[in-house]
Amino acid sequence: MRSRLVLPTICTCVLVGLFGVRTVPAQDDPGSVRAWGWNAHGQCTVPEPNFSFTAISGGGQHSLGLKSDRSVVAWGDNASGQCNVPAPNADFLAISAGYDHSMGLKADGSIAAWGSNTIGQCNVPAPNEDFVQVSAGFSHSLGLKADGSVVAWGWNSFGQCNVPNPNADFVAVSAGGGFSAGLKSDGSIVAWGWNDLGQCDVPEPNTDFVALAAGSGHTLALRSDHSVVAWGIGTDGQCTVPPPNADFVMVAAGGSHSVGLKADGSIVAWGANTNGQCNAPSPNTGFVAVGAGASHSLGLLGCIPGDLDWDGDVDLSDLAQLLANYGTTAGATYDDGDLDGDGDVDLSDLAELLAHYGEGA
Ligand SMILES: [Ca+2]
Ligand SMILES: [Ca+2]
Ligand SMILES: [Ca+2]
Ligand SMILES: [Ca+2]
Repeated sequence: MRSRLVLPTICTCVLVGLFGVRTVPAQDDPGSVRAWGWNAHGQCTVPEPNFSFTAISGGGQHSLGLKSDRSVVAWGDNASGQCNVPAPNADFLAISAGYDHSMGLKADGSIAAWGSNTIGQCNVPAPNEDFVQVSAGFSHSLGLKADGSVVAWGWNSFGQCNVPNPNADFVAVSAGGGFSAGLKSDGSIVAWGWNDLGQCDVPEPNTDFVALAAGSGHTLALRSDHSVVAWGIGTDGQCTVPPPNADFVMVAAGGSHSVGLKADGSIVAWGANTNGQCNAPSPNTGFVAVGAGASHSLGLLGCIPGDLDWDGDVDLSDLAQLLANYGTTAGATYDDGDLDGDGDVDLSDLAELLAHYGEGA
């Protein structure tokens, strides 16, 4: 989730003059997930209803999706229970899929972890509180605390859980194969753990980074100028960003491939394509988030901010839905009108809806 840089305003309404037919590609299925690549375990078979998703994450052979009601949907390989979301399946704010374990950040700042726990990757260290981001790696886990420190647990054979000092000022973390990477508030990236092929050697200049994503053996990082920097294992072309290296707003790193989201809502993927994981879906438009698993890829189709009933427009019914919940102070979901995700429905949410009023109609 934290690898999002900008919420691209996706306005893909297309008026087709011929026969007066009006098509609205992105809003056909607002909040639906597209998945492609390796599907031997059903990791690309998104469960119905494929609707109202707000975030996605690709794991080894499974996938996670966060719904607007803050529940988690999991599909694909479940051999280690990585798709068995623990009860209560509610109040999730963020998700991250590891190789065969899964993690979710709860609204109370705690982390839920489930699936393979062979090396303690699901044992969240106490106190399990004050977390603001989660990232699941191959068999280790990272949690970012509100104070900017990082907690790491699970597989530590390569020191991927030994957060370098000073353990402070982190604003985002990403767990890779046998290594970890963190973005600092000054725009630099720190990486630690397995470095046999340079996956921890952040290229110079190590500055101006705004987001990062660690894969099995490579890392992608987004600069403030919307270009992507890639390093580590590149034998499958996963570090060779296709030109033009510009306009990226989000990146996701998979096993041996990379997925990037452009500001225009299109997806670019590069690297290993043995299972078609780099064949971006068609139509390639309207996406607001990307995910990458070991050999599969995910794309999330957006909706207009304020489209509370997910029908592709922002109109009176959406406004009425927000006003019915106006004044809620905690526990509100997107569907209730909590557009900024802070749990309440107040003036800022109303203002955002009104700013988009009439779009899609
Ligand atoms: Ca609507
Ligand atoms: Ca409507
Ligand atoms: Ca709110
Ligand atoms: Ca608020």
